[in-house]
Amino acid sequence: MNNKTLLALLAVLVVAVAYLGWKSMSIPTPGTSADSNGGITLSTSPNPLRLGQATFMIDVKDKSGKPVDNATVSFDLNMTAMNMGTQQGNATSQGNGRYSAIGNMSMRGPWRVRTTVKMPDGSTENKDFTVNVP
Ligand SMILES: [Cu+2]
Repeated sequence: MNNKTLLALLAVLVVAVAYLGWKSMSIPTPGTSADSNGGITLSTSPNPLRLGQATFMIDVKDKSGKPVDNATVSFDLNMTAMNMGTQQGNATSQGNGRYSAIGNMSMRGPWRVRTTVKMPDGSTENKDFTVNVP
């Protein structure tokens, strides 16, 4: 094997490693948020959503990644592109930093879930999610 072949092999290897690294980057699944340490994340049941009743699970963590149980979590739900009438209320604490809320997905398409979290220290955090009913 001469130097040129070795160089070509090395180049192929570098490209392959770069490609694999890019492929393995986490891509958020529909209905979830990519945050892992701290903040507000959302998941849905069913996932993917379908027409009818849906449960939204809102997970609240502090900056160090610890679940926050004594927060007040409210949500409102509407479609992103049209006003279907806002569904809103407080989410119910399930323990371990999880709060759940029920919504009625009355139409296919993109919906916005707006969460407002009053932390035990008095601060408020907002986060919007877009979920899709396929
Ligand atoms: Cu609609």
